[in-house]
Amino acid sequence: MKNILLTLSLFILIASCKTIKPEEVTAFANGKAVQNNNPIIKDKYTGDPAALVYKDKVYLYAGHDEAPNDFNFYKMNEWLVYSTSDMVNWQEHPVPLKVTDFAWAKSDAWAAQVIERKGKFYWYVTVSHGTINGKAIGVAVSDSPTGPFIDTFGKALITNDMTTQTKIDWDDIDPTVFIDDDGQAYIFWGNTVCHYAKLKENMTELDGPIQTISLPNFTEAPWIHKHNDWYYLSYAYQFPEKIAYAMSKSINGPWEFKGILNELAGNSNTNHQSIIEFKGIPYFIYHNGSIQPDGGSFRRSVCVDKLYYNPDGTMKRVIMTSEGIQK
Ligand code: FUB
Repeated sequence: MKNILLTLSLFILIASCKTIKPEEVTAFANGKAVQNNNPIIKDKYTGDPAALVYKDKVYLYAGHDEAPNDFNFYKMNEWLVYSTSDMVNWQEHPVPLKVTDFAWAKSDAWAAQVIERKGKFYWYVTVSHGTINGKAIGVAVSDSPTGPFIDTFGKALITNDMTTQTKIDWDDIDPTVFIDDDGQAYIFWGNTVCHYAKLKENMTELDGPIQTISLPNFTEAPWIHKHNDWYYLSYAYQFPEKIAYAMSKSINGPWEFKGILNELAGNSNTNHQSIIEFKGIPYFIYHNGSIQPDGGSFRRSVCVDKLYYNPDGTMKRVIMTSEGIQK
């Protein structure tokens, strides 16, 4: 009896010491065994996803969370790029862009987005400016979605002194760029205040005044997309962040608030969404802090789940899952 108890205690001790890595876990969904495909990148911490659909692939651009587990703020020096043809298998490409590629910037590879125009790829990034106080937005250009990307403009597109609505110096972050059906490009960005402006045909200069949009509890992370004849402005709402959205029939508004799209992301105070449609299926891409034991607000992980529209164009609340997208 003594021996049985000893063996049992030893077994419990060994079992409780095993670290379960996400890729080893099989989930059950609707009674079926499935692989846990979320987060989609498990060997590095990634945040602020921005996806681009180009030809027959999706390119995922993300910031690299490099903070050690005893460091409670962002440590981000570079951006990463992955690609997929099926939303399940993701291929990593060599690091395409770093803060040091912007000679005028000093740190902080924060949220960014790549868009394509006439065969060129424009990567709009958030960084800390080296000589003008605060965050700034720059743009790097490439002939390929995987780089190399070059800061051909050689200076910031937007700096903190160009916006005066807030006293904070991190209100010029999180660019999202959208080209309307008539060819006019727009950039939206902001923290606590949502700004937007037209971009010139060259995509590297503003074309006209900076305007603001009033949105309930706007925190940051605006993302513009279009579905049928509706424009959608989704954004991080409150803090810790949920994702909310507004809809409009025009890129210039008025924007009608439609409520919460995604609830708090597990173990992360930010949520940062990207919305795309690929091969006819809408996807919601976001980050959480789910990789154990060290994942969290500064060691985040990109996840993908399906997005569904209602017949009136509104979006259904996202259901975040462990299984993510299955083949
Ligand atoms: O990754 C740094 C910052 O955290 C981003 O710029 C915000 O959107 C938030 O996700």
